[in-house]
Amino acid sequence: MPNLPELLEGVKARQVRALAKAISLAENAPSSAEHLLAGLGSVAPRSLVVGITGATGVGKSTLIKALIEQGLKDDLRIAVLAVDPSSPLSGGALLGDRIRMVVPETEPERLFIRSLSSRGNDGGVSRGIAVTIQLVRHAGYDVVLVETTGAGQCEFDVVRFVDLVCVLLAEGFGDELQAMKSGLMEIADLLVINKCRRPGTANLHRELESHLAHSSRFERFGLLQPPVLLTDALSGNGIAELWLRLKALAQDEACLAACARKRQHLAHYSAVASILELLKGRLLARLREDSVSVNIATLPPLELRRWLLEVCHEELSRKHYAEEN
Ligand SMILES: Nc1nc2c(ncn2[C@@H]2O[C@H](COP(=O)(O)OP(=O)(O)OP(=O)(O)O)[C@@H](O)[C@H]2O)c(=O)[nH]1
Ligand SMILES: [Mg+2]
Repeated sequence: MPNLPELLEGVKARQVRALAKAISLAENAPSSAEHLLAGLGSVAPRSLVVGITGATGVGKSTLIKALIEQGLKDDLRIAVLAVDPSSPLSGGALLGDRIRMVVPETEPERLFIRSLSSRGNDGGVSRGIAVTIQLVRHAGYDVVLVETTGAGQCEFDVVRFVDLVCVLLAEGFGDELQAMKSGLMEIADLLVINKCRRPGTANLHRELESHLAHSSRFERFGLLQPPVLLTDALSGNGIAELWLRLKALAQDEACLAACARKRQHLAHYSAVASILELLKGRLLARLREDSVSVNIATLPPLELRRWLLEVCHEELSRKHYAEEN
């Protein structure tokens, strides 16, 4: 077991090896993660954490590479965290490797790249990501770019720990309409149509603006409509403007207040989702146990409700009992 205070001193002194070691601890041992977080204290140095999300192949890593070049030019220290939900076996190494491949050698004190797996078997994964982001903030990186793929729970989890979210789209990649319906648009502080030289981009842009104009969700949840930008990450077209917009949004009080409200909503939904998940697991287990004595399919609604309440009550008492003992 490493000496945690010493490790944290190393992180705050911007030692890359200490940072890497602390992240491994946060990922693999949830109890250490809690200690690390407590040891860091609540006041983090100011750094901008941006989540970059979107369908596979839409150009997230290429865009990140372009942003890195932009940031290095401004003499900033940059960290990239690649959260890979799809590779529990590789421990999320794939995304990070792909980013590393596109970025020329730079000293890790100026450019730190790390992969994180969003899956584990201890249930403490999103906690691990949260702690990792805090660690990188404390290690003094000015900008932290977090890459995540797809539109699943992982995005919504990661979004809770970043300052701004940039959702990437491209004509012909992923189901854009689906993304509009699934709420991915509403977690965006900035929408970027990448690969903007593809035919059909203008159509996608129009559809997107129309969806945004007609969506009532922004107003309902007190969120701001995200601006839409066009980029071609490969040639660097539109990147300087994106960079400026990110920096401007990070200073914009109205945007930051809306982001805080968004994080609150997401924390609420996440809590609801985990309660439902817990109940679902217990109900399914009970259904298996009871299937011989109770024929659920033939129970009248009132009886079914009684059965449900009984199960919930028993399960909660059982949990209570386990906690007390
Ligand atoms: N023409 C063009 N190609 C691009 C652009 N952005 C990315 N690409 C290419 O698209 C492919 C996928 O790009 P990536 O950056 O790896 O995409 P990604 O979203 O990170 O993909 P995953 O990490 O697998 O989800 C690569 O071959 C890139 O060179 C762009 O703006 N224009
Ligand atoms: Mg990628």
